[in-house]
Order: sequence, then structure tokens, then C-alpha cells
Amino acid sequence: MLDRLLSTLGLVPESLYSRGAPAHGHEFPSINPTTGEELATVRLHTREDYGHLVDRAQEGFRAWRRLPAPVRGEVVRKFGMSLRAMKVPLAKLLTLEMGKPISESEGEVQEMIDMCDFAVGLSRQLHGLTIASERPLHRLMEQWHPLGPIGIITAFNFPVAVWAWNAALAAVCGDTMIWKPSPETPLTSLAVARLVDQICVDAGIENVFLLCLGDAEEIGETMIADRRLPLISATGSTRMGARVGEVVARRLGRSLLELGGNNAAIVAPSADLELALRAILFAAVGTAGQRCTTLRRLLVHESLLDAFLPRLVAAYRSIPIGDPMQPGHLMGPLVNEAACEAMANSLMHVREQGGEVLVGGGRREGGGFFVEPAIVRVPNNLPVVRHETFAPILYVMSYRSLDEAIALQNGVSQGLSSSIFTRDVIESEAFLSAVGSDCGIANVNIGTSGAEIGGAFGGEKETGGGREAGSDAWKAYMRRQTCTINYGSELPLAQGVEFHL
Ligand code: UN1
Repeated sequence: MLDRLLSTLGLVPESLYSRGAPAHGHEFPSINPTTGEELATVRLHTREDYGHLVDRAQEGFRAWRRLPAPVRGEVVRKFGMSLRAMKVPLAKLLTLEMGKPISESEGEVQEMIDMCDFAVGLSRQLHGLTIASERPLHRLMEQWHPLGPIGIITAFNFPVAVWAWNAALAAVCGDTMIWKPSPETPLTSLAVARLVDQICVDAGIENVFLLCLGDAEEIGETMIADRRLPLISATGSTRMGARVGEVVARRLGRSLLELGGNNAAIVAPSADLELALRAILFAAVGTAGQRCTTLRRLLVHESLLDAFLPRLVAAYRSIPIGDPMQPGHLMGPLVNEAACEAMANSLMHVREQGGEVLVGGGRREGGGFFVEPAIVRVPNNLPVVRHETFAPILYVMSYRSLDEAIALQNGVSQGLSSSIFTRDVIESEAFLSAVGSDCGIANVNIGTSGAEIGGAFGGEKETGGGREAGSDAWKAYMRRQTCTINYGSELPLAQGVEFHL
């Protein structure tokens, strides 16, 4: 099955799938987390290979930035069409390599398609402002130009959608790019790179979308320190983002960071509990708790706790866990052994600190990295609750007043996503107000995960402050130029300054 899938996606094992970009590093296995077995081996790029890729990205930029943005948009449109044609095989490869349920993988490819569509429209809307000048016969305007070759670092959990958030926008903005995907998902990344390459070859375009497979030490560190990349867009852990932010800032480059979340949902007294239950399940257990938007903390009004918690525990017991390729399974494996260990570790600490595991938390027997999603009842403000563990652990706390709930919700160092379940408009508006949720995403009667691409995606505080995907996130991929044009024959100076000989 794998061989057929790879050849459908245009990947042949010649030179260990390194495609048009020669790789001279060591062999690296891609592991199927469902079985723990090796799917294939790829060859990594070395620092020297990376250097050649950046040369190519620079060369590509010199030509790509000259094309009108709608012409660049046409390339992205064709890529979106090719993703439509390859949606099912690409989703299957994603599930094989990363372990998310097949419906979620199809959703992830759909997210790429949506991003392409959005970027195509945007390619005719990269607009600046015309601003009133204080001087007679002067015009003040702002325009946006391509930035340069950029670096994109992505994580294993959304290995291709997050690349597409960046790549589709960067491409219409006139940037070329080097992508360093997670070492957990090399085949999926290669398949996407292969699809976009084919579109470029057909369009006679070169060196716009480049892929560099490698680890954080050799490739990641070189990339973030590289002055030829004016922007590094990085998605991953807060630890990784802090390193990227520091190194990029030292060379006064720009970084766009989308890091950890510690997302909470408030279940208020007026909530529709049926709807809340479904939303909480998807947000906490979907993608086996490995989304940056995963629901990690549940704040339930004290009056609801006794009625609601047993229902949630019962629902957890009935979650179908198993081979993510089978459509009935709502939860697949974690990505690797280390993720299982991190989950067990957090559960050990939370028990030590006085938390009570109400359901789940165990490891499933057999091959693969399967765990049972856990609900833990914790006293408010337990230290372990402030850390993000990238696994399906849901901490449940109770609250009395909405102010208390909002303080708990905001009382962590991350600020990505948040939600409230309420039918009370006063509560909902308070939650969305300036003194409500401090997160980049605030939802009402929807869980914390599963954002559409039309809005800007990202969060505050240790989540890194970056915004990707929709709205005006494109501006991060361009340089802004303010232009003042004098169409008169006088030279009036701004602020009324006189300077005559
Ligand atoms: C991520 O986990 O890094 O909002 C991205 C969501 C998805 C994207 C998640 N659309 O859950």
C-alpha cells in the first residue's frame, strides 16, 4: 500500500527520496506511529546542501518578485487544484506518518486548499493606503514589496497545513522560501514539495518552494542565524520559539512565532451542555491532544460539576481508539515514544501534586504509541497545569464567578486559544471584552481548536505573538514602503521647518 501511495504522489525511492535537491546527510527513518515500524528511509540535507538551497532561493527571488502578484497567484491556484486531485492519497500518507485520524488528515489537506484559494484572491488585494499629506501638491502612500527568501519551520502535528499557511501567502507576496519540516514527517513534506515542484516545472518557474530536511542542530540553527533570510516563521514549542526569537533578533531579522498553547474553556451555568460536551471532546481528544489549540484546561461552574463531569468521563470511556486509517476511530496514536513518556510524566506529577485521574492515562498494549485520553480533577492553580504537555490530558477545575474563571483562564504564560460555553450574552460579551480572555483566539460555544483559515491565527504571551493564515497576516511576508511624492515645484518641508540658503 505504501509503495503505491508514494508513487501516486510522485515519490520514488531513488536517492532516498531527496528529489531535485541533492542531500548528502545521513539516512533517517520515517516511523509509522500506529505500528512503531519504519515506513521508509530518507536522506537528510547537510549544512552544505542547505547553503546551496539558500543560493537557489536567492536566485529564485530575483525572478519571482518581478512577476505581477496575480501571476504568482495563478501558480498558487494551480497548486490548489493539484491538492484537490491528490487530497485522498496525501491525507493517507499524513495519517500513516503522523497518526491523526483520516478525516482529520483530509481536513488538513482541505486547510491547504482553503489557504491556496484565499491566497489567490489576495494576490489581487495586496493593497497599501493613500494617506493625506500635510504638504501642498504632495501625495503620501504606502506600498508593500516582496521581502526576500524566507525560512519556514513547521511541527509534526500539522505538518502540511501550517506550511501552506506560510507558503501560499509568501508565494503571492513574492517571496521564495526554504521549508524545514519536522523530522517526524519527512515523507509527507516530500510529497507536498513534489506536488508544488510539478506545478512550477509546468509553469517554467524555479527555486520558489524549497525543502530542506534536517534536524534542529544542523539545519535549524544554521537557518535561524542566516542573514539571507529576512523572516523566519516558526511553529513549535515555546522552548524552540524562544531560541528562534533570540537568534533572529540578534541579527535584527524578523520572526513570526506560533508556539505553545495552554487553552481553557469555561462552562458557564447557562451553557447548552450537550453542545459543550461534543465541543469539549473534539477540542480535548481530537488529534490525540496534539494540536497547539487542544483544550487542556476545563473550568466548570461549581453548580454544574456534579452533573457534567460524569457525562464527560463516560464519553471519554467510549472514545474509539485505534488505527487512524479506519474511519470509525476518533483517536489514533501519539507521535512517538517520547510523547507517551511525557504524558505519563505529567500524570505522575499531577498525582503527586494532589490531582485525581478520573479516567484514562494508561498506555495501550501492542505496537504503536497508543494511550488513553485522561481527565484529571485538580485543585485550582496546580503548578503542573501551567505547563503544556502535548498529549490528551484535560485538567478540570471549578469556579464560582465569571471573574474568577477569566482570571484562571488567563493565569498561564501561554495565550493561544480560549472559549466559553454560555447562552448569556452578558457573560459572552464580558469574555470577549478587553478585560476578558487575553488569548489570540476567543470563541463562544465552540471549542478551542479547529479554526478556519479566514481569520488570523496565533496567540499572545509565550505563544509568540505571530499571526498566520487569514485576515491581514500577509503583511508579515512583505516589506512596507512609505512614499512621499512631490508633484509641485516648491519644496515645502514637513512640520513647517524652514531651511533656505
Ligand atoms: C496547530 O496545532 O499548530 O485551529 C495548528 C486548529 C487548526 C490548526 C492547528 N486549524 O486547530
